[in-house]
Amino acid sequence: MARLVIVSNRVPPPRARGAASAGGLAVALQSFVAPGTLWFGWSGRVTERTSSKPRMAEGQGVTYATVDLGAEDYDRFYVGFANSSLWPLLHFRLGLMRYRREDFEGYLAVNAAFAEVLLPMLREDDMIWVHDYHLIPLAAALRARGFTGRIGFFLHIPFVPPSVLEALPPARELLQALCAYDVVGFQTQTHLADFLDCAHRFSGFAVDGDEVVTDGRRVRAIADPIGIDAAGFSRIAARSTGTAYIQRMKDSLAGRALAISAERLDYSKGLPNRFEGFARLLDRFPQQQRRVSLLQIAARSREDVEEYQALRRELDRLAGDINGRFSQFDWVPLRYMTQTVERTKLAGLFRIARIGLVTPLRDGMNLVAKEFVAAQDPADPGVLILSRFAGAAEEFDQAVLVNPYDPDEIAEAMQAALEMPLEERQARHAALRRAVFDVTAARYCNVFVDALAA
Ligand code: GDG
Repeated sequence: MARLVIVSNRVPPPRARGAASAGGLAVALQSFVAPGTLWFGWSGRVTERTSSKPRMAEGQGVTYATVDLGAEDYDRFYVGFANSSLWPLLHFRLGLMRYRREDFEGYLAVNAAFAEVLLPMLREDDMIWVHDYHLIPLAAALRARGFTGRIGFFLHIPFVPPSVLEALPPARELLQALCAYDVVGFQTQTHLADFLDCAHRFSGFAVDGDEVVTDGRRVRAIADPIGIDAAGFSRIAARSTGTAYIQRMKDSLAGRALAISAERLDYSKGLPNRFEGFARLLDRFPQQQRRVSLLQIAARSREDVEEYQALRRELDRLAGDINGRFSQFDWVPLRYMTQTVERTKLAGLFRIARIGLVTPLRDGMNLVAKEFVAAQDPADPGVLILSRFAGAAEEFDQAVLVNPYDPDEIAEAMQAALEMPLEERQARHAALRRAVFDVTAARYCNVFVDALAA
């Protein structure tokens, strides 16, 4: 069997396996990596210059190799091109996209530096699985240095149609870089179709069905939706409800319904629209005042990127407005926190919630939606309110689907969820639960690795 090499921008430190982590990728892969795997990427540390040698660590048979980023590389590659150009672009937010040519050069340079460090660790028959938008040029960089084995790429975030991608000055280079892989994976059929359209338009290569035909090679494009360890999450959620932490939460609710949202504090997640929607609920359906509280966990993220600082200020203001306007001396409608919560506690909070409010403006998949479903008690399940623009919506037609741009629709969905009869909640949840137990993290990994091995 060929060895699997995973490459991702961030590599979870071995000791933190299973601990709090507010990122979807690490959560999905950690349960899958088998002994013998090599996992390579950025350490998360910023130093004077990017390391030319990896730092090695071992944990449960997995070898972790990481490099630090130099301050200038961090600025251009990570803060710049990856998170100020690609992230907004691929979430359809052209108005937030910043592009500087030196950032793109930094992005290519870091990918080349990663290839330099990785190459000496590789064996000829390794299978390399590269993750996410930070590392699109890595295959081309490895090929240029002589690696001839299989390399696959999975994009965790959405892909966009040609009319959006064309706004990115190096659109053509990016598409060609994707064509240096053997397999390119996307979360949904929609992202896959958009990629094929873009390949047709920008790469200069022919597209044949789900394959791009480059000089002498074929790039296979697949849709492979990511999932969670549904059974495991369901178990920790059920166990967590017996803890003192969850009891304290219940005591503080005093019989009121809990609506919950949890994610990284990110403008793709639609938090201002959601706050606005919650305010509309309290305004238009005043009978719900005192009967429901929204717990918003918004784990701070990418704090060096300006747009994230602006979003945080906006949310602070909106949260203050809502609570100032609707609070009563013994009831606060919105509980807003920017710290992370431990995973087991989060699972317990999901389980006791009456509503899971997941309303991103765009999302590759959205694992919180899947976790919320897995956490529910099938006998008395909460209701998932889900954005139509999350990848998860393609699998979840039994959620209450909303257009997150319309606060009235969010308010009406919350009202419907709060009044929904038990039988309807059970029926919807049963269908969602089947979907979550069907498309798991293990299945996601197996489908990708099988395609890569083929
Ligand atoms: C990207 C794509 C795609 C969140 N807050 C806390 C916490 N979390 C955990 C959640 C979940 C994970 O982080 C977030 O995953 P998502 O999928 O929802 O979102 P992104 O981080 O944007 O992930 C996304 C994903 O990659 C995988 O492909 O689904 O579309 O954007 O597991 O539970 N965990 C803890 N405390 C928190 O406060 N412990």
